[in-house]
Amino acid sequence: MTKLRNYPTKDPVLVTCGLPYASGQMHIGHLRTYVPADVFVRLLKKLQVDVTFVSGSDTHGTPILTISESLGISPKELYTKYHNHYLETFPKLNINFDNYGTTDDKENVDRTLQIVKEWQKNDYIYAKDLETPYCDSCGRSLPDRFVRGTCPHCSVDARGDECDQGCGRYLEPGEILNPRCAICGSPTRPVTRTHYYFKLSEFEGFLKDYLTNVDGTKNAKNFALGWIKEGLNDWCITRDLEWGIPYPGDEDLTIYVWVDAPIHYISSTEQWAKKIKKPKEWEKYWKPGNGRIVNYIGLDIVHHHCIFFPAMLKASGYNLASAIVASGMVKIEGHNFSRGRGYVVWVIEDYLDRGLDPDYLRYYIAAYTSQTKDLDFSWDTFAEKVNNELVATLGNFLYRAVHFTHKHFGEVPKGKFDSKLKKELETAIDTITDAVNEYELKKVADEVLRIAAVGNEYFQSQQPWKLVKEDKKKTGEVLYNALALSKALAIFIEPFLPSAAETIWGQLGNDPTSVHETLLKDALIPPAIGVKLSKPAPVISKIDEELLAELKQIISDRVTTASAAQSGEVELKLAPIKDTITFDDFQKIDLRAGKILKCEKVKGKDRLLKIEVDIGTEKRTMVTGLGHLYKPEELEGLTGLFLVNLEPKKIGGIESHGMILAVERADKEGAWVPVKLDELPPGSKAA
Ligand code: B3M
Ligand code: ZN
Repeated sequence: MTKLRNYPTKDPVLVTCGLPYASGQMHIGHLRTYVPADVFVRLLKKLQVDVTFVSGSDTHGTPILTISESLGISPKELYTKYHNHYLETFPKLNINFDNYGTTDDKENVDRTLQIVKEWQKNDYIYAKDLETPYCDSCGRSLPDRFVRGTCPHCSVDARGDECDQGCGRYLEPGEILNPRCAICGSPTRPVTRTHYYFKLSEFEGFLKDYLTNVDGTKNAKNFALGWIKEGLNDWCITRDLEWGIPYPGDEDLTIYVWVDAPIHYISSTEQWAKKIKKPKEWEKYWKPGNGRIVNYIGLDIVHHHCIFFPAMLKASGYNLASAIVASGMVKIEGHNFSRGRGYVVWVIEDYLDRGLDPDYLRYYIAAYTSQTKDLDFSWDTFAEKVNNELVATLGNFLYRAVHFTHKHFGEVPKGKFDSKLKKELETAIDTITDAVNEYELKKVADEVLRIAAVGNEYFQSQQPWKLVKEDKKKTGEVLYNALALSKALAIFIEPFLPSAAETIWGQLGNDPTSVHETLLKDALIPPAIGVKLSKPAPVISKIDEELLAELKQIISDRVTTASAAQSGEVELKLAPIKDTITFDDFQKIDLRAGKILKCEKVKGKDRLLKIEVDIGTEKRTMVTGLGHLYKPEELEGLTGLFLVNLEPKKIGGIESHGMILAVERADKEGAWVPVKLDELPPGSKAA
């Protein structure tokens, strides 16, 4: 029975990759998506599919602005620097996009405006007043990453746009609880302004059908189907921010970065079409028809690609992705990836600048584990995989086969293709094609290594080094088959190891770069008899012990430095001192010692505690936001410092009159400690 497969296909396929924010150096975490996507594209080409591969730099929104501000440069300066860095670095890893633009390019601005206007026309947008946090001390509105607070879903400290340390949910503007300014740490006050909403809730039924049928990895669609079950809210698509694409009709607002970022998949395809001088060619993917789109993304951006983006496309009449492939995240030496804690491997500094071959990293990333699982990167495993899998199995066979033939024949000797070996290659092509259909590259790599092992066994069992002394003709026949396997392996490894494939392809007497144009099925055609072989050399070399030790040391030093910084031994990142106030201003403040008589949780609010405080002159009720840090019994009996002439305010439904003073530890963000006064009688006055 023939299998129902999506690939190979006569339909053209567009592969897209999530756009990196152009705000920092490329690290191994980025490659978790780009390497598999590039390998997948090369495999599709080997299945004779017409494929186009696009991505670009994400240049808008608060992820860019918070960093450019902290560096004191313009957002454009920031993104230009890192966009160029990405443009230069991808090819060094043999990741070859057909187009790599930026979200700030004219094509993307135009396409975004066209799409938003289409939604306005189709009545998918409405205006609504929204309360968002404002920081008086910074003098501005605080969208997305400019604000931190408590996640309304899981109560963990979160970023304004995403619960980055807890449940991972996408957060709408105004949703975060207890907001504080992410830049200066000040509390915020709400301001009201008209914003624009996309009617996402109208797409629930459509999204459910779409996701049930979409191809790709299960992780992506299952998460998204779960969110739909909980019900979808409408989506605020504007921000009170000066950086971004102005919103048509209310130009003081900008369009939310997650609108124009995925639209770049379309405009990047348009840029490619212009480049190949067929300006309408992009339509074969994005206008309804038989073109297919495969989105490669990281697990952290499933919401945006499985909920927002399909609804966005549907609302403006564009073609939808036929597959969404979500990769697991990257761990470094067993720890969650974290720049701040030193668990990071930089692509240039730690890898390419040390002379390491990009092929090895590609192989590790694509072949280490299932696409959907977390990928644990460790230098020991890296060396093990290179030395044991690539060198000992694959490299060993290729070198023996070509070297021995070159030495005794100098060309492809006469022979007949062994039917058992041919069968092995047919099985391999079948298995590889299945794995491509499952988006599981590890299965492809395992099959390639199996063929290398078959080669080693064949060579070992035929013992050509003995045979050559007795029967040269028979030796030639054995080597003919060994070269047939070598040719097949060169084709099979090309998607993972494009440089090594070129080398072995050249040694077999071909134009090295033509290996990129070979098809999987070419692996069944043995090399032509009489073709001269080039001088062989090992195609893969071992990682030596000394280098390995150095690489491990780099990470361990980085982790030590980072943890020293966090524990205060090295310079701490302290909030800047605020503007000077007058003595008169100071005198307005009434600070008193107060004793907490009673403390209890505020129902339904994890962060809030209600306290009964003796301030000497009277007993006061106050509400503090320390509930996630202290149990009620830990605060009961404590004498601390209180601001007693602060205007009363309702917090968590309770009128709070006064405020306990606490200090945020400079070494641990979000850890607050009350200012304690131990022995003082309540009412004692600070001055
Ligand atoms: N720029 C990067 C991220 O959140 C973000 C992806 C955009 S894809 C359209 O991982
Ligand atoms: Zn959460």
